[in-house]
Amino acid sequence: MPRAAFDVNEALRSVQPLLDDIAHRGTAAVVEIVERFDGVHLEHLRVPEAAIKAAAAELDPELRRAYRTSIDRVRAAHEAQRLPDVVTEVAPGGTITERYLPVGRVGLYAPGGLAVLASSVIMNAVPAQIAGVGSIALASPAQKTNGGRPDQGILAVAGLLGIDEVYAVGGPAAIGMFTYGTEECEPVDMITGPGNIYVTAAKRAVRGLVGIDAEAGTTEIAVIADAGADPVHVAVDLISQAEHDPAAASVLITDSAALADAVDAELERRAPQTRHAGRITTALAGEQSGTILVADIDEAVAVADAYAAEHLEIQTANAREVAMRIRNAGAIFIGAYSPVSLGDYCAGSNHVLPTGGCARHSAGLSVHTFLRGVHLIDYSREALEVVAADVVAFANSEDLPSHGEAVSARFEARDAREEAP
Ligand code: HSO
Ligand code: ZN
Repeated sequence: MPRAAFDVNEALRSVQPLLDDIAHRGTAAVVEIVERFDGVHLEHLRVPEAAIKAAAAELDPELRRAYRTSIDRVRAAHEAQRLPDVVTEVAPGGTITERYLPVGRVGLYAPGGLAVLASSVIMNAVPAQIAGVGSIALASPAQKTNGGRPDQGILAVAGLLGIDEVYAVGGPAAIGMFTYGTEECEPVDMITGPGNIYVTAAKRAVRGLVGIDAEAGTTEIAVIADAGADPVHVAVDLISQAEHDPAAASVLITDSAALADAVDAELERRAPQTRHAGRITTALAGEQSGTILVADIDEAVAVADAYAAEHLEIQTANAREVAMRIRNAGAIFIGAYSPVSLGDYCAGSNHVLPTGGCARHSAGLSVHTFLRGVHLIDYSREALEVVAADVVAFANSEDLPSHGEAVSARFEARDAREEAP
């Protein structure tokens, strides 16, 4: 299955000068870039706290309940990702402590434009908060339609989550502001959050100066279904992720030609009637989407593992058992009543997941993204003495005798030490 083309390095050529400008001129550069690209002139990039609180207070009750459900379940599921410090006694008197420390300050990016996704703020901010990140700033594009402030939904979620540092800055300018800092915004240690190809290019350019989460590519869904699956369930889920992008991938893997035909018929009937029929039909017709007929479910598992989808649904008999055999997927949705769109919002799972086959080596966003494991080494005199000869032998073999000396000198008799030149 081919994947949609995504040339980040090409985008980088237009992005690098913007980043350089921000590094040199700070706020003035950011203000100019926002004016040039978003058509809004801002006196202050930072959104007043009162506006964030007001957005949360003015929320429509139905939407407030939905946001709350999402936040509560994402919090509950991500609490399980906390990592306790682990002390291992490797020898009597010698311990190694694995200590997990949160990143100090994080910048979250929430895109505007085609997809203003308040849910992504929840998926990025909640794990950071649970990890214990002390300082969280949020940036999202200035919207002409909202008086130059970011989208109201994004502000409302920030308010519900207790994030009070929000900037009306979008695109590469936000990445530059977070990386280099400006008069208004302290630089951050790490930037996470999705964005378009220019945001991705900017993140690639500053990686190393700051920590960066995985690169977000185009959304993908793969469904393993057998003859017993409901073709409507399969079709509506394939359509749901195609709604993101004309380059989105919707892949059906099945051992039943009858099911494949029934799903195709449903797709043909439903796709043209959807609100975003244009991009949905384009995505479904694209070479990155399609149906793979396999001999049996074993082969379906092998195909799914080779493809390594961002989202994988299992709509088969014994779905949980099949799911347990999968090695490569960003997230796995089990059975007829666990659709991907549940996971996008309210399942409790995270929706920031590896795309483009990266599920072969990477995991989705989690509390771990914001933690660094640090080793604390603590040996007593006795414990060091026991291992001294091994360190000396090793050091000599690498022709680094001073390394050995750093250990052996500690055990030379004091008078011998005084006689030394
Ligand atoms: N399916 C997207 C996340 C999302 N969907 C947000 C709707 N809103 C990528 O996993
Ligand atoms: Zn989605």
